[in-house]
Formats: sequence, structure tokens, C-alpha cells
Amino acid sequence: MENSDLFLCIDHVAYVCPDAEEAVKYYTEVLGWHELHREVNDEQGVFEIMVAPAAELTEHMTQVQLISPTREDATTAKWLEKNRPGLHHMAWRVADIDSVSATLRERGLTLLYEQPRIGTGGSKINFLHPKSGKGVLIEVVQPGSGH
Ligand code: V0V
Ligand code: CO
Repeated sequence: MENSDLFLCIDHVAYVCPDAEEAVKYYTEVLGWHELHREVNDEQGVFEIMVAPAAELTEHMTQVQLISPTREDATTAKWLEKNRPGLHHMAWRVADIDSVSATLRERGLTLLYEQPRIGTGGSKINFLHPKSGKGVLIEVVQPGSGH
């Protein structure tokens, strides 16, 4: 793929904490942000709430994903044992995750999953390992219809 076709925008930045329900109160009641979506993702072991600075998403608006682990063996639970609540990953939106994944692999980068998994709103997600992301966990996300 050409570089200009790879990434559309920063889809979301994820904040991980023990209680996403408590964090969303801060975003909505103190900052005046809007809750747009919430769901439990059993495979990832997360409860997540998407918030945005506007009630309606515009085309390339970035959301904040408030996450808390739903079980002790979730990757985010392990992360919270080692870190304070804070920024956990950033997600780059793509139009075609299979083509982008192939290109990233050609360029020597390590993706965590061989095949994309299901993320927020039926999206398809994969992750660049922090060692391939200059110390940052990077999600690649192709939005689903519910996004
Ligand atoms: C770990 N490391 C991180 C990190 N987590 N670096 C930056 N940001 C993070 N969030 C570093 C850690 O400091 C170590 O560095 C190294 O990676 C190995 O860490 P570890 O504690 O031994 O952890 P692992 O290897 O067991 O797990 C790390 C990975 C894991 C990245 C493999 O977190 C994972 O599988 N993540 C992908 C799934 C995920 O995060 N799901 C939750 C979000 P040193 O010490 O070796 O230098 S779900 C989501 O976003 C959804 C559903 C959505 O958006 O739709
Ligand atoms: Co995410």
C-alpha cells in the first residue's frame, strides 16, 4: 500500500482504570463530554465506554475509550498491577485492516493477532506490539457498521 492510503486518523485514545463508570462521570459531568457508546467485550475482558467532545461524531473525530478490566486475567488487569490508571493505547483508524496488516508485516512490524479480532461496535482490531510501536501499544481498527 502507498503511505498515504494506510491510516485515516486517530480513532481513539484509551484510558485504563479500575472503574470506567466512575471515569465517565468525570468526562460527562466535569468536562461536558458526551457518552456515545458502551459495551462489554468478553474476549478482551473489558468494559468500555466511548466518549467524545461532541454528541455527534464527525468524520475523523477522535474519541476517548474509557476501559476497566472485567476479569483478573485480562491484559488490562495485568497492566493495572504494574501501572497507575492512565493512557494505555492509541488506535489508528484504517479502511481495510487486512491490507494494512499485510503492509505493516512487510515492513517488519509485529502484529499481536494473526487474524483481526472483534472490537468496539463490531469493528475489526489488531495491535502493534509496543516493541514495534516505539514503546506505545498501537491498535489498528477498521470500524464496523455500529461505529
Ligand atoms: C505492556 N507494555 C506496554 C503496554 N503493555 N507498553 C506500552 N503500553 C502498554 N499498554 C510493555 C511492558 O512495559 C513490557 O515492556 C512489555 O510490553 C511486555 O509487557 P507485559 O507486562 O509482560 O505484558 P504482556 O506481554 O503479557 O502483554 C502486553 C501485550 C498485551 C501488549 C501483549 O497487553 C496485549 O495483548 N494487548 C492487546 C489487547 C489489549 O490491550 N486489549 C485491551 C484493550 P518491557 O518491560 O519488556 O520493556 S481492548 C480494545 O481497545 C478494544 C476492544 C477496542 O478498542 O475495540
Ligand atoms: Co481500543
